[in-house]
Order: sequence, then C-alpha cells, then structure tokens
Amino acid sequence: MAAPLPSPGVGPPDDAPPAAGPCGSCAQASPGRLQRLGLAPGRHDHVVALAGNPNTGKSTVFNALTGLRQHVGNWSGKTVSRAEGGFTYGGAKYRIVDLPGTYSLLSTSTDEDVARDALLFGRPDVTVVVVDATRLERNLPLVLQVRQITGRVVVALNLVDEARRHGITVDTRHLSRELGVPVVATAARRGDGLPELLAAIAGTATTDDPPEPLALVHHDPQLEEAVAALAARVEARFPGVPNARWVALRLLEGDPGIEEAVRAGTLGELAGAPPLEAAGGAA
Ligand SMILES: Nc1nc2c(ncn2[C@@H]2O[C@H](COP(=O)(O)OP(=O)(O)OP(=O)(O)O)[C@@H](O)[C@H]2O)c(=O)[nH]1
Ligand SMILES: [Mg+2]
Repeated sequence: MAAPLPSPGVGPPDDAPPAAGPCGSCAQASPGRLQRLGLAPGRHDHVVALAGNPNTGKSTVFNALTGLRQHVGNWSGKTVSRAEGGFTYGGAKYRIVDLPGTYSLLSTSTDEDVARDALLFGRPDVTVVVVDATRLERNLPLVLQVRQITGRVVVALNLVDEARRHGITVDTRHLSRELGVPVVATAARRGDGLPELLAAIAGTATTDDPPEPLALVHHDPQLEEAVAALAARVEARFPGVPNARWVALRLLEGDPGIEEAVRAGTLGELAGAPPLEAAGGAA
C-alpha cells in the first residue's frame, strides 16, 4: 500500500495536515482535499481516463494527481506503456489511467487503438481530455470524438501560461457551453487550476445526470438508415456493446481496427470487459 505523500498543494488553501492514512474512505479524508496515493489502490470508487494529443501535459496532470509512485506496465498485448495511479478526493477513491497521446480515435496507430478501446469499451467514469491552449484547433477534433462516445468528459485546457505568453486567451465559459461539459484552465506544471480540475472531475464522476453524448448530425437520410440498421446488427451480434452507433459509423468508414474486432469477435470480449480492467496487464 502506498505511503501518504507530502501535501501536493492542490487542496484548499488551509493549513490542516493531510489525511493520516492512504485510505480514501477514512474519516480523515476531508472533502475537497487531494491525497495522492501513487500506486493504484485495489478498490476504487471511480475510474478516470486521461486522454489528449501528444505532449499536452497528460503525464504532468497524472503526476500531480497521483504522486511519484506509479504502476507502469504495458497495455495487454501491446508495447504501449500504461501508467496508472490513485488519489482520494472528497472522501472517494479514484483510479486514474494515463492513455497514450493521440490526435484521433480513428485507429491509424496502435496508440490510437489503445486509447480508443479504453474509452469506448473500458467505460471510465470520467474522461479528462487534456488540450493544448496554444493549439486549440488541432486539439478539438479529439475532444469532439470523445464527446461522441460519452458525456462524462472534463476538458483540461492546459498550458494556459504558454498561451498567455503568446497573447492567446480562451473563453472557457463559451467553450464549455459549446462542448456541453466543464472546461477548466490549467497550467499543470505549476499546479494552477488543479483544485478546480479535481472539483470538475468529482462533479462529473458523481452526477446522476451526465450530458448526453454528442449526436452526430447526418443530413443524409440514406446514411442515417444505414447507420441505424448496422447499429442494430452490431447490438444483436454483440449484446451489451456500448456505443453501437459509433461502431456502426466506424464500420461504414472502413475503420480497419473496428472491422478486425468485429471479424475476430473481440468486440464482444471488450464489451463484456469490466471498466478499464481487462485492458490491464500492468506489471
Ligand atoms: N509551460 C507549461 N508546460 C507544461 C505544462 N504542462 C506540461 N508542461 C510541459 O510540457 C511537456 C510535456 O508534458 P507531458 O506531461 O509529458 O505531456 P504528455 O501529454 O504526457 O505527453 P505524451 O505522453 O508524450 O503524449 C513537459 O515538458 C511538461 O513539463 C503547463 O501547463 N505549462
Ligand atoms: Mg505522457
């Protein structure tokens, strides 16, 4: 079990000592205070996935939330490294998984496959998409793709210190309204915005009424018909598969990774997998 780490400075600005033990459900874990657990706890209340383009600060956010003692291994059957850790916040235990950096979830690389499978079939309670505030246009496609999969999303608008230096300001409230999910400005390297990010993660993890996934608007009735028919067949072949519509769309686009998963029957295995557990293999 991980030893408690020094107060990371992302709790509320009080002088209270950090919780005495690593147990998130212990009475000492006061609401609103982060306690980094490092190694992933066996039992957890919520699973958080960290997604984002390469080099946007995912691991910096991950390290700030979990501390230095991490569980690092490979995604099962892949040479892509997988880091996971834990923290407690507001009396709940969180497990957080750092996904490989990807520009999209459209299966053009092993990294994208891993990230896509984890989000699509691992069903995390919250997906934090870490975006680069200095390159928003380049980062938003992934946010939109994740939003099509789930409403339980928090956007960490990171590198706002860099953006500021370049004279870029982003209207986070407007962006949040457009995306339908919280957008939190962060400068993760300095710890700025992390208390607000934690609050948004907790709110999204615990809400009974998350935003709906973004619907893809199709104006072509023939395409709509094809998607609906194929989604119904996907559901019939793989009962309980999440996001059958998304799978159907990818099939229509000829996504080789999804085609292979359907052909080999592994889509069904992934559908039956417990949240982000079966993708494990971390040693
Ligand atoms: N100025 C500034 N630098 C940051 C911030 N967050 C992260 N960085 C730096 O950006 C670089 C990349 O950060 P990482 O956390 O490794 O990014 P990543 O998204 O995990 O990268 P990949 O895993 O390669 O996709 C590092 O040099 C960080 O120190 C920030 O908010 N401001
Ligand atoms: Mg990283």
